[in-house]
Amino acid sequence: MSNVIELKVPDIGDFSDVEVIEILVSVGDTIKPEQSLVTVESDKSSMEIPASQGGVVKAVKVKIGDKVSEGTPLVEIEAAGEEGAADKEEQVPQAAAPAAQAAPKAAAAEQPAPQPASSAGQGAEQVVTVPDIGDFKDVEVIEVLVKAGDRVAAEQSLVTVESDKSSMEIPSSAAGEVLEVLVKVGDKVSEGSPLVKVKSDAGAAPAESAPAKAEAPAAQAAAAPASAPQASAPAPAARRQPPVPADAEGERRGVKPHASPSVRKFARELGVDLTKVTPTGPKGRITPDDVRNFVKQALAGAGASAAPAAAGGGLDLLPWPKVDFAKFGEIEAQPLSRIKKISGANLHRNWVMIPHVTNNEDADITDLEAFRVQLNKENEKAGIKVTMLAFLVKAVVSALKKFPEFNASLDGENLILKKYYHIGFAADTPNGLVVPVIRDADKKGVLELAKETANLAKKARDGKLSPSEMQGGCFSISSLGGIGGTHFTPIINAPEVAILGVSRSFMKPVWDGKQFVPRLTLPLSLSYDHRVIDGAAAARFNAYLAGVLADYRRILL
Ligand code: CAO
Repeated sequence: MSNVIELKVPDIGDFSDVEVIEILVSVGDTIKPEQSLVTVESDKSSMEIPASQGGVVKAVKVKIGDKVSEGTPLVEIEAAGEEGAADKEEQVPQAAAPAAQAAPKAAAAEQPAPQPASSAGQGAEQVVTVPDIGDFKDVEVIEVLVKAGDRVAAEQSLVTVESDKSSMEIPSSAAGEVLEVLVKVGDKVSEGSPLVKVKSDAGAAPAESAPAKAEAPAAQAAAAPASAPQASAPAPAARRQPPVPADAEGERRGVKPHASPSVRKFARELGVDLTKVTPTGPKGRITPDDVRNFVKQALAGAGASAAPAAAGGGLDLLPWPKVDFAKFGEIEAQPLSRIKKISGANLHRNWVMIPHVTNNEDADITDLEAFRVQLNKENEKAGIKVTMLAFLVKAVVSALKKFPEFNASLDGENLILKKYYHIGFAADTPNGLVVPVIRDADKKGVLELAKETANLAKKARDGKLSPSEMQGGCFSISSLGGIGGTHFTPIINAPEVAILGVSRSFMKPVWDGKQFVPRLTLPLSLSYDHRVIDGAAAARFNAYLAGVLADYRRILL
């Protein structure tokens, strides 16, 4: 009996013919109900369309650049479990797509007229509010696109709002001069929330002619459950070539930048590859100023790059070899996971931009390991398991206090020294590498750190870490000790300036003056940013760390 189901674009209001800009699943993926399948984008908004049901993806029916509407088949899945939707030929997501209930009431007649702040009529002041665009509530303002004194046209975007699944721009219902902006970035808004006070143009039609864009699916998607991991992280790349966005090259390479539709349009107009722009907005979002600064820098650098490559300006590398592997034997093309694409791009930048040096050290953890084993026996009933990682976090905090330049970030010509101790640790998950962060590790004991690392590692493996749980780190630990290896070169997690790699402990014969004695030894590999940290400081840091691990009482000194 066939169990194959077609998942289609659900009823999400009047929007139709919107472009698929990302495909978030591929054949062979096991997807969960409500996992996002594709991202669609209109000129004003973008949204992710969730699966109504879980299963294994058998076919992807759309490609980047396709236009889709309600009912367009997106993927074919073999449903998980026999019960459920087995034998149904198709299923339009509904239950799992609250978007459907939040269809926008976009007809002009249904839009609330702006509330007059004073008398109506020519040149009247009026307050433009968030129109009725479905069930979406309490969504965050991530950009304010106008300021007092600006002239706005009817339907010009005033603010961009963002939920965990989508972003949209809210247009002005009135034309005129902005007298006052009534929201700021970070505010939460809902239908009816005042946005700006406008002195309307003489004779300008009042706002009912300018409803929120009917094609604004984002508003409905705002109600969708936050099932996708790291929804605010940069989304994955296009797997095929989209029509002609300026950032197509970057998207093909693997990372879709985090930017609102208007910023994307702006970048396209200027021919800017958004993947190359450094974001400064909230949640790593690219702002219009980021695009402008990128263009300025590019123009300033144009002269320099005209100089011969031998002068050392650019990397001047050969193009990546293009090989038809199938010529040499059977192959299978496997798309990179979402996390792999994001972490890969970050790792690449960090490797290329940071002059890394790795200092290797061995720590004698014979006594600490005995203590750890004893501690685990004592705490067996409480269900707390202490691994070496918890001790390492605490020891690293002690080293960071002693060597503050390791608890720092480069900011232009300044070194920002941090007075807090948030420690990240690399977690290996089925989808790739993530780095959850333990906040205020200096204020926590080893048992608490053990509990927290175990919880965060589980969340990481389940794809449930929130973006805030991966932010704010000062220093990272990459522990491969549970797996194996002797030493390795961890890549620094920018903008941090150092990272500790830990390999598997082993018995080392150590000469005690009379004989060789077996000592349990933990290999420590400290990679550091040589722009900030000198080799001698790194050797001191690592030696200090080894000393603390050899005799944990040193932490008290
Ligand atoms: N030497 C020997 N054994 C070690 C060890 C070490 N350095 N570190 C951990 N172990 C042991 C643990 O004690 C545990 O043993 P038991 O199962 O017998 O109790 C076992 O290895 C598994 O530990 P763990 O991995 O479950 O727990 P952890 O706290 O050591 O690590 C985490 C947690 C999340 C860091 C780890 O699971 C992980 O994902 N590591 C991979 C990190 C990674 O991918 N780094 C590379 C990033 S690219 O630079």
